[in-house]
Order: sequence, then structure tokens, then C-alpha cells
Amino acid sequence: MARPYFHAVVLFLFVIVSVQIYFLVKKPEAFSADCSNCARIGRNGEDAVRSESASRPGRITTQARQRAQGGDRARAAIVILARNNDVDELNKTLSEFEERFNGRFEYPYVFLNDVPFGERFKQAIRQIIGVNRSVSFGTVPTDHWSYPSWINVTRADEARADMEKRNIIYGGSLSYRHMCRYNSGFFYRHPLLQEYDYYWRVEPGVRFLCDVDYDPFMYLKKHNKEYGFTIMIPEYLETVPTLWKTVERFMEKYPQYVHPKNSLKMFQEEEGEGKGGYNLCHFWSNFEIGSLKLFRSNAYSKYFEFLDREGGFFYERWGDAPVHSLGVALFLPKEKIHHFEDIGYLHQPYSNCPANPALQLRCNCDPQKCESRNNNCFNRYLRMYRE
Ligand SMILES: Nc1nc2c(ncn2[C@@H]2O[C@H](COP(=O)(O)OP(=O)(O)O)[C@@H](O)[C@H]2O)c(=O)[nH]1
Ligand SMILES: [Mg+2]
Repeated sequence: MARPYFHAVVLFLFVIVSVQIYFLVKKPEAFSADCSNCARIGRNGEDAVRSESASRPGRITTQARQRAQGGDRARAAIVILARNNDVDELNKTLSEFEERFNGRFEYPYVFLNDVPFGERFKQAIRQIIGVNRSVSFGTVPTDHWSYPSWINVTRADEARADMEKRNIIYGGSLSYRHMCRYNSGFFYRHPLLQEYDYYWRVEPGVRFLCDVDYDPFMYLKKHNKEYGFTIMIPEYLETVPTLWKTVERFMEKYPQYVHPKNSLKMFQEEEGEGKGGYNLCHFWSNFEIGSLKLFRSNAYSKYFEFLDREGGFFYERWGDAPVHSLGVALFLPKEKIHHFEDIGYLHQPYSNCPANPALQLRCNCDPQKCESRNNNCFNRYLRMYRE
């Protein structure tokens, strides 16, 4: 090769290599493939995350994100039963939930509805959580959200009219009853949930008041726990007058399903309270992080079937909270139930706020004004737990 040409080629190669080195060192994200979100997750994204997070309450740190995404993950989903017109409430709830937890862990979302979700809803959700995230939208099968054949519809109509007259909350609502029955015995059977082992129930409008910087699903898994709650409160007696008796009959008929170390005592009136019937306490099921194994078990299936045959979802107004709680109590020993004391949570009008300063992870709540403690139901749980 002639000398001038040789120099030109060497110079050309030098320039090419220098440019590549410059981009690799200074702008690594320019080389990562198919990454629309690089400012947040690229190697150089650390600064972007810090500066972005400095102005926002959730503060997703790079270390937290790496820890979250590098560690073991559970087969788990965030499950949200919602209506098409819940978009505004979901916007607030999910923005906070992403900020506080799921922006780091990126667990998939499953939205369920008794009617198909409209395009507007789906687009709004994708916009809130980001188009690169996993989200699915499912419709509830009609027979999971309608009267079963054995229900006397006239009797159900009369019961609703009567409860409405007595001003019982949601007493006159048929859709509320379908919702409670669905959450009690069907949500975990939805085809979109079949690939998961754990779920976190989230409702439109709820708030998450503290950062959650660890994976609660993995916590349950590692500690062999199956049901997690934040708040316990008493149920309205008028909505469940025969539920306890029905559960007692279930236990008589199917003693083989009741766990020998069950936790039922927690829900039973003590001396001085009554005659050993239901104390009306329940885990407030608008928040749940749990294993789907419990609900898919033969024991729970038989239990739900037994309750459903009685018709109390329609002739009374059995809520999914007492139904889940009594199921949990029947089939799980206390060691498998977990109080997520550290998860700051608000579903009007009650909240949970960690009292222990060590658990106050950038919380936006006041433990002094927190109803989840110092109520009879939670105290009952604590006493049982410590026994
Ligand atoms: N798709 C659908 N979701 C419902 C319906 N009724 C209630 N839900 C959902 O069921 C959950 C509980 O309902 P909510 O109105 O919050 O009841 P509350 O918490 O007992 O006052 C929420 O996730 C609602 O979005 C309904 O008719 N259709
Ligand atoms: Mg609610």
C-alpha cells in the first residue's frame, strides 16, 4: 500500500475507534438495544433516577431497583377488580403504588371486570404504568357474576329491599353482592391468574403511605406464609347474621378439612362477649397479599361451595372479607398469617401506619391517627399470635 493511503487508513480507523470508545464510556445507553426507558434503567441512568426521584416522594433508588430486579421473584400479580369508570381513582392509586413499590419490582398487573374493559380504560392504564410493562385485562365469566340456579330470586329481591329500608350499607345493591361473591369464590379461578402463585389485591382509590423496599411476595414465600393483611375491623352484624352458624355446620359436615391447628379462636366471642359465636372481626380484604394455593385448595373450594349453596351472598349480604377471614382461620395455622405492619395503607376511612420507627420508610402518615391498632379485633389477633 502506498504510504499516503496507509496513513489515511490508519487515521480513519483511529477516528472510528475513538468515536466508539467515547460513546461506550460517556453514553452507554446509546448502545443498549430496544430500550425506550434508558434514562431510568441504563448504566448511566443512575443520575437520572436520582435527580428524577429527588423531586418525587417515592425515591426509587438505583440500588433498590437493582436489588428488586436482580433477586428471586415470585410468580405473582397485582390483581385489580375495577369498572371502566374507575380510571381517575386508579390513576392516583397506581401512580403512588408504582412510586412506592412496583416501579422497582415490576410485577404484572391483572385487571378484571364483569363487563369488557373499553379501549379508553386500557389506554389510560398503559399510560399510567408505562407501555413496556406487563398488564392484562380480563372479563369475568358470566356464570361467576350471576345468580346460581338454586337462588330464589324473589327472596333475594325482598332481602335487598328490606336491607335498604333498614339503611344497611350496600343493603340494596345486587352488583355489590355479585362482587362479594366473586371475590369470595371465583377471582382465583380466572384464566389470567392461572400462571401465578401469589396475588396482591389493590382497589381503585386506596393509598400506599410508605415505601415498600422489599418484595412482600418473596417474604411470604421464604417464611412459608400464605395470607397477609394490614387492617382488621368488625363487620356489620346485619350483613352476616347466619354466616357463623353456616361455618359451624360446614365444620360438622367436613371436619377433615379443618386444620388441626386452625386459627378460628381469633374470630370467636370470648367469655363475657357472648355465647362463643362470631365476634364479627375480619381481615379487611380490600388489602390482601396472599398465596393462591389456599383458595385453590380442596378445603377452601368445599367451604365456598357450602356457603354459596346456603344463599347468604344474596339473602343476606355476606362480604368477601368475613368469608376469606373465616376460610383463612379454618384452613391455616396462625404461623401462616402475616400482619404487614410496615405497609402504610389507606382505604377510607381506615388506615395502617407503622408505629415502629424502624419501619417508617419514608411514610406519609401519622401512627397516632391510625385505626389499625388499638381496636379489639387487632388486639385479638395479637393475643392469639403471642399465645
Ligand atoms: N367490575 C366491577 N367491579 C366492582 C363492582 N362493584 C365493586 N367493584 C370493585 O370491587 C372492589 C370493592 O368495591 P368497593 O366499591 O370499593 O367496595 P367497598 O370497599 O366495600 O366500599 C373494588 O375493587 C371495586 O372496583 C362492579 O359492579 N363491577
Ligand atoms: Mg373499596
